[in-house]
Amino acid sequence: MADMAQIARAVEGGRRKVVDQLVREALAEGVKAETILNEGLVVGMTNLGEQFKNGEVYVPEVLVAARAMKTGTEILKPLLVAENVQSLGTVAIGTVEGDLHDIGKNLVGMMLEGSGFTVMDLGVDVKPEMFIDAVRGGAKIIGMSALLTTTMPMMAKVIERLKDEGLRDQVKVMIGGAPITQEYADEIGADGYSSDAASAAELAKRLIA
Ligand code: B1M
Repeated sequence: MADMAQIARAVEGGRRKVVDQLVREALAEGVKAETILNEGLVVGMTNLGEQFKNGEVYVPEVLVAARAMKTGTEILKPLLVAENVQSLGTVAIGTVEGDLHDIGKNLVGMMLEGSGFTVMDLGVDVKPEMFIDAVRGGAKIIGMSALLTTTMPMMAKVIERLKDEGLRDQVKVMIGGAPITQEYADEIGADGYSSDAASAAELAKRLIA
């Protein structure tokens, strides 16, 4: 029987093939994609994050685990992303300049697509100009992700650039990532903050309404 803890341990151990097999087995047994994501894959990565913080594992182990996580999310993606005929609008998402963490940002992108948005994924280490160009290209929402306390200030910089370019009132700005809080969003003048991918999609719908 599908065991979410086993999937979490396989992510922690960076065992890609095992993750692939367990995720497929769980789906075949009828476990929902959201359950596999939240109770299996994300738990594994969170556990590893604790070990990383405590100096019990190092960057190479985290990279291998991130690849194992990606293997799992790639299988789940088509199930999390429902077909939508008409787009709710374009959201340009990216991890801010100096920051290479993309797992959370990719999950947010999947949930946004699943909610009917067109997602323009700018990638990682995204310079402010790229967000500005996306707004000029028609993005209705900018979604910025940051995982490092040292890169959080880039979010404020992007908002300042939007003001300087006279674009601030043409776009909604939402932010997220492990160190981000509602207080920080208020402080820098973002339109919204969300703590996880599912509520990010809800937030985007509210912002566009
Ligand atoms: Co890094 N790393 N890392 N890392 N890494 C953290 C963030 C850290 C907290 C680990 C720790 O010390 N405990 C720490 C930051 C400390 C700090 O700033 N205070 C850290 C560090 C220090 C570093 C390096 C500096 C390490 C080094 O080189 N010495 C380095 C920096 C590189 C850089 O970016 N310039 C580094 C590198 C890496 C790897 C490359 C090895 C790898 C990233 C691989 C990849 O992303 N492709 C990595 C990883 C995997 C982590 C941890 C372990 C896991 C992050 C993750 O993917 N979580 C992380 C520890 C942790 O967070 N517990 C850590 C799972 C993911 C689903 O959650 O990204 O939070 P998360 O996304 C969530 C929500 O936050 C939210 O929704 C998502 C889904 O629910 N969300 C949004 C995210 N973005 C959103 C945007 C939204 C809305 C919601 O709107 C737009």
